[in-house]
Amino acid sequence: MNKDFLWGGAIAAHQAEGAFKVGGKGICAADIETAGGNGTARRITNGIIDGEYYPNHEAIDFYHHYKEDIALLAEMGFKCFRTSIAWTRIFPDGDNELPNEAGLNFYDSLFDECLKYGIKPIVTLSHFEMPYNMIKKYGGFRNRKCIDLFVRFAKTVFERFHSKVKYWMTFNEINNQSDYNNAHHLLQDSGILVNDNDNKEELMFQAAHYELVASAKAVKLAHEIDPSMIIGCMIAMVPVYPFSCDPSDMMGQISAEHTRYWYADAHCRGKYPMHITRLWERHGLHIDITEEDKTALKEGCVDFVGLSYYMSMTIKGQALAPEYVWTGNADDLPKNPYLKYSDWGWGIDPLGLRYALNWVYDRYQKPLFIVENGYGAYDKRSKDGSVDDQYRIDYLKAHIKAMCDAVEYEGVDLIGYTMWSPIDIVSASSGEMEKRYGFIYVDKDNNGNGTLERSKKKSFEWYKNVIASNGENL
Ligand code: BGP
Repeated sequence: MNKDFLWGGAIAAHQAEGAFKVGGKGICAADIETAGGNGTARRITNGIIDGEYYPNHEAIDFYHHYKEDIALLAEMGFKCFRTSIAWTRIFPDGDNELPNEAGLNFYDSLFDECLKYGIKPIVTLSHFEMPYNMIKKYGGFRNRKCIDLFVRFAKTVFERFHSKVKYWMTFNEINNQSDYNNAHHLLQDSGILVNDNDNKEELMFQAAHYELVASAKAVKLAHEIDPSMIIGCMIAMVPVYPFSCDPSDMMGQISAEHTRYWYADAHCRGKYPMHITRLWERHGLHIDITEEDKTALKEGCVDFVGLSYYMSMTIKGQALAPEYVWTGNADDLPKNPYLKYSDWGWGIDPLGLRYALNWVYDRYQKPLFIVENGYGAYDKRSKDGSVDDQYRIDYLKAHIKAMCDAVEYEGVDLIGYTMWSPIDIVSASSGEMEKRYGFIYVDKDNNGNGTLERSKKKSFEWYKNVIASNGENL
């Protein structure tokens, strides 16, 4: 790989930091989600209810352990570290007049700690962490007002951290909400609590539009504040395969891609594709889009495309007649007979990463950044404390090989690779601790018991060698 290639790992504030009320932090979307389980959805509660268990409240207490944790990442030779800035540490209610200095100080210290080891911080602005006050008071991104509140948050942190952080992303996995029947995705992506009489399809498109405008305005602003800042979008990249060469499966593939990737089209091209505006007309959806919004979208195209990659999906076309609305729910889809699946049913498909990189690069011709890729598994710790996670090494090895092939053979312009997540953290989808991704084990279980002690798994040394050899020794 290129000598400046950014090897590293990624986490999100709400899944790691804990300290959910420390330093003036306000409550965020993730703070009102209970722990679910493998196959059991997380519940969204009406505020924080006594007696419920909320795994993000303590998470792995990265807030108090970050020095120890960054030292371990440095030991692996990390070139970069992706995290999010918890919106509610900076604006506890989202609409406060002034930012919270204690929150800004925390990120100053965290970024300084990274930079001390030559680790570049990579920051996501909104990673499922909208202030709860904005959710209650304004209805989240169903409300145009949230554009300005987001832009103010972005401006505050751009101005404060531009000399420490060069790479930023606006909204994490903005396209997850294509599955708008899933309340969890609407809450995480858009801070929306669904009411019975909501037209969820319209609501999702409206919220996504406001987010896309907010993102575009943030991109423009960042370039004005400091032209050396590089701002990307972040999409959940799940390549779509036709189940067969039946033309209806092929058409199904395109329909599913349309459902999932129009968000990235808007981020990268500054306008909506025709199939989306046609769909709005056909479904009688009324989306509030002003001329000023259109200009903002055009003026705020992203500099790069950040993407997560965990799996591919397979489509059977028959269900995708023009009238049918696929909501992006992966559970509706057939399994791919060529793939093995993880314990959580995620299809393991390393070559799909090479396919995905080519697909996105061909489409946008912008630099790409793999900002998430990893293997959630049940790890077993031996009596001596060691964890033999060869399956994780196998998964990452095959994916990194596929990534290197896309760069070498197809010339994909790739900035870096931040695996998810170098240290065990709370799962975003299930709220479990025991869906583990890390090279570093954290002693904590699904019920919140454990010492929080950190220890190295077998994969720790392996990744260290990968980085030291710049991807040569896999
Ligand atoms: C992505 C999210 C992350 C992360 C990851 C793994 O969707 O951006 O926040 O959690 O997936 O998913 P999970 O934690 O549900 O296993």
